[in-house]
Amino acid sequence: MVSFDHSVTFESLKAVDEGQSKFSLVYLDAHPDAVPTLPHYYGSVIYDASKLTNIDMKSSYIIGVRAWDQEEVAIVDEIGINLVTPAEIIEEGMKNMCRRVSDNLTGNVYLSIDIDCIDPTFEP
Ligand SMILES: [Mn+2]
Repeated sequence: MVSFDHSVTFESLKAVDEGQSKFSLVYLDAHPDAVPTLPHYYGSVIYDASKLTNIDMKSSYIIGVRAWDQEEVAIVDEIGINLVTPAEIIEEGMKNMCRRVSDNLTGNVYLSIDIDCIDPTFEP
């Protein structure tokens, strides 16, 4: 399925979650999408996903976050999902960050990409 943001991601995650296996979520986005006050909104996907049973948050990542509000940061901390900012990628190096993330993933991975995680210089 192709959509350019995470507006349909929760429904897809919910279907995958109905399987028996634990899985990691790798979520590329400029935003944490952890708004707790408006369920089933494209800005609340991570918060909604935290209510599912088979996503292993300790081995899951939101990568590329460059815009957030404090409420979302608190939710991300509470959920326990890992967050990687572009500044951290620059500091650590892309190759090292990719190795660190892939070493921590479960055998099953759901990858979701919001186009806004791309530098706006290249994807305005
Ligand atoms: Mn986004």
